[in-house]
Parts: sequence; structure tokens; C-alpha cells
Amino acid sequence: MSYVDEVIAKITKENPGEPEFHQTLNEVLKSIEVAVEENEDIYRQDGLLERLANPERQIKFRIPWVDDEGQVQVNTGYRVQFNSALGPYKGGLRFHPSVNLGIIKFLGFEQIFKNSLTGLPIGGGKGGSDFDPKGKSDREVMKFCQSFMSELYRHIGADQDVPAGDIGVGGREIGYLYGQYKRITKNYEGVLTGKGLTFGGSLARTEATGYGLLYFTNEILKANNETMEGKDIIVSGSGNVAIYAIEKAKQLGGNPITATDSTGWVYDSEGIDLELLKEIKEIKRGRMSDYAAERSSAEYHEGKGVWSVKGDIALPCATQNELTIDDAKALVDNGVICVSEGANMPTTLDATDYLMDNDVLFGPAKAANAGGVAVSALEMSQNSERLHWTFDEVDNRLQNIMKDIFIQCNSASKRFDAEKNYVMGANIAGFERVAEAMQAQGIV
Ligand code: NDP
Ligand code: 2IT
Repeated sequence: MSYVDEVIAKITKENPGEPEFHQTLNEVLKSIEVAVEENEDIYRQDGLLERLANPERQIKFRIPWVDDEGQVQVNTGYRVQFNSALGPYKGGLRFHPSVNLGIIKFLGFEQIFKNSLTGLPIGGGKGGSDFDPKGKSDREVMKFCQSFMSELYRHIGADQDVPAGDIGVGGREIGYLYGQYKRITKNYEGVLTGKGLTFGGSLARTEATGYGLLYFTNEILKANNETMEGKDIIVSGSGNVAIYAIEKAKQLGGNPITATDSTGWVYDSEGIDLELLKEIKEIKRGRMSDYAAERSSAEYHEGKGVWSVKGDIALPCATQNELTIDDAKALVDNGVICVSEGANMPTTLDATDYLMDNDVLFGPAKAANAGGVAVSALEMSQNSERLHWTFDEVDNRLQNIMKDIFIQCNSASKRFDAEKNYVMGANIAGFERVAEAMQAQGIV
């Protein structure tokens, strides 16, 4: 058995009931196998992969809070501090009823390699809770965030662990979390990113993941003699990543025609109306059905099905495993040329393989959506020097980072005779930097 297969089997057995974590472990480790084999003896002796696949620390805690009716609610919180070889743990917080330890570990593991690809000094971590912000009043969200931070504060710090947003955690939640951190610790420091612009947030962080996704996708297209111009784009999600992906896609000449939420999806034959989408999702916290009710060119469909729409480029920007093998077949039948992942692990492994086997250009999440965490790292830099950079300065740096990530993926894939396999390229390039730092720092 190869070292990689041994480690996958061992870690899977030791961590039962965590299918998303097993999935990413399998995806990442199998695709870096050729690179591991080059140093297999030393890596095996040093337990490198076992150390990589075991979080340095995982914290699970109780979050009691009082709802508007005076009823006590108890949720569960997590922070998985996966790997600090490259810098302080860095990664978002997800508030969603589906959250459990296995999901946070999958996200934390992915984050290690993503953060490595940015070239910036950030390790990998992730956290969150099974709390559902949907349908809660602002005051309930505030009380929950305060209780969450009343435990989390003792594990984080500007030089130790710097959380940010993810599903269900946006500017409102980060504000409440920051206020409580400051109140408890007396420290006005860059302990969270995605902060409001009046208290240390970076310009362009809100836009960064969606914009970065389009910059990266554009690099893939350019390298393959294609452009964004005039392309119909199928987008899933209607949250932070999807909205700014749609915005940048339009700026680059593309035509986004769909958006989704967890209840249904919209096909808009005239292209998504960005201002209407922002108003409904960012201000009113409404549903895609509200969008369709306001637009005569939009059709609303209940449930799943967005990948059956005919388009040239698909950008899954909602959640994990939302694009399955049947969806991949529908996309290929409809002539899609590129799928690029805004969400984390949105495409199942068999769907990814099917797309690549059918010559669809594929932008893997840990490269394609790294723009968010990259600008988070730029927010940390600005907080450290107590200065603010302009929107253009941050955006220019973001563009260069995404270009550089594409170059890394491309050259690593070529080095291992797998040209255009950006999945393998991203995993290997991300792995090599972390592995080198871990080896240099001894057995810790
Ligand atoms: P938001 O909470 O802003 O938006 C999430 C969107 O996805 C909403 O439209 C939501 O619909 C939909 N969604 C969430 N869960 C499900 C589900 N189980 N089934 C169907 N639809 C679902 O989150 P973000 O936009 O920030 O995150 C989207 C994805 O991008 C996630 O995978 C996240 O990990 C990833 N990501 C986010 C980054 C960031 O900077 N925010 C950075 C890199 C990756 P509804 O409102 O109905 O729940
Ligand atoms: O998945 C991700 O990269 C994020 N949710 C953003 C993390 C961050 O620290 O900005």
C-alpha cells in the first residue's frame, strides 16, 4: 500500500462519521500522491501526512443564549486550528444548521492549502456553529454572537488565530463578534477580518472572493484562448460570493443568467439585475422568489435544478457537493466550457472527474476562491501597520495574487505531466509550501 493510501485509511478509520472530511482527505491526498512519492521515505519516517491530516487542536464548546421569547437556546460551537506552519490559523466561521465537526474539519483542511497558495503568511483553520441566523431578529443574532465570542476569545488573537466570515457570517455578525472580543480582552486588534470599514475592515474584502473567482477564471480562459466576453454564466448561490462573482462577471463582459438560494433558483433571460439582487439579499434578507416577483424576465423554480440551464461557464457559489455527476452530465451536454468553484468543494469527485474527462476547464475551489482569504490577509497587514489602503490598491494586489495562483497551479500541473489539471496543480503547489515549512520546523 502506498503511504498516501495508508494515511487515508488510517485517518478515515480514526475519524468515523465525518464524510465531508473523508472526501477532502481523499481528493487532496490522492492528487498529491505523485509529489509525495518523490520524498516518500522521509515523509513516512517524519509522519508528515499524519501530522498534516490531524488538526493541531480542535475546540468544541457550548453556546447558551436567550431568544426574544425569553427561552434559553443552546447551540454548539467549533474552532479547528488545523495547521500553523505558515502563519496564524486563518479561516472563516460558518453559522448554518448543518454544521458539525466533520464539516468544519473538511473546511479547515482545504483552508491549509488554499492559504498556502496565496503566498501570504497564514495557516489554516475554520470554525462555526449549528446556529441558524435565518429568521432570527438582529438582537437574537447579537446575543448569539456575544455568547459565541465569550468562549472563542480565549483561543484566538491577532497573532494566533484570526477568524472571518463564511456561510451565515457576514458584516453584521463580524461586527457583533468584534465588539464582544474587544469588550472582554480590552484589545483593539486585527483578530477578525471582514470588519466594518469604520473599525479596521479592508476596502474590497466584501468583494474579494467573488472578484477573485472571476480573476482566476479569466486566467484559465486566457491560457486556453477563450474570453469571458459574451459568455452566458450559470451561477449558484446568492450570498457574498455569488453576488460579487456576478458583479465582476458583468464587468468583464460576461452574462450571468442564474442565481439560487436554498429554496429555489432563478433563470433571468435578460441577465441578473445586480442592484435588485443586492437589495433583496443584502438589505431585505429576502428570497430568490422575491427577485422573480419583481422581474418579468425571471423564472422561479422551486428546489434544485440550476445546472440544467444552458450556459458557457458554471460558477457554483453556494455550498459543498451541490454539483453532482448528473449535473456534470447536463452541463457537458449543454456545451459548458469551464466550471470554476466559488464555494468550497461544491463539485463531487465523480462530477469533477467527469468534467475534466470531457475537456471542461476546471478551476478548483482552493485556488479559485482564495481571493477572500487573501484580502483577509491584506486586512491583517493593514491592521498591523494601522493604516488603510485604497480600494484600487487592494484590488490590484488581489488581481496579482490570483494571477500568481494560476501560474502556480499551471506550472505544478506541467511539472507532473498533467497539463491543464488545475486540481492537481493547486493541491501540489499548496502542499509543497506547507510541507517545506513543516519539515523545517521539526516534529511539532
Ligand atoms: P452566504 O451565507 O453569504 O451565502 C450562501 C449562499 O448559498 C446563499 O444563497 C444560501 O442560500 C446558499 N446556500 C447555503 N447553504 C446551502 C445549502 N445547503 N443548499 C443550498 N443553498 C445553500 O455565504 P458565502 O457566499 O460567504 O459562501 C458561499 C460559499 O463560498 C461557501 O461554500 C463558502 O465556504 C465559500 N467561500 C466563502 C468565502 C467568503 O469570503 N465569504 C471565501 C471562500 C469560499 P440561503 O440563503 O437560502 O441559505
Ligand atoms: O473559505 C474561505 O476561504 C473563507 N470563508 C474566507 C476565510 C477568511 O479568513 O477570510
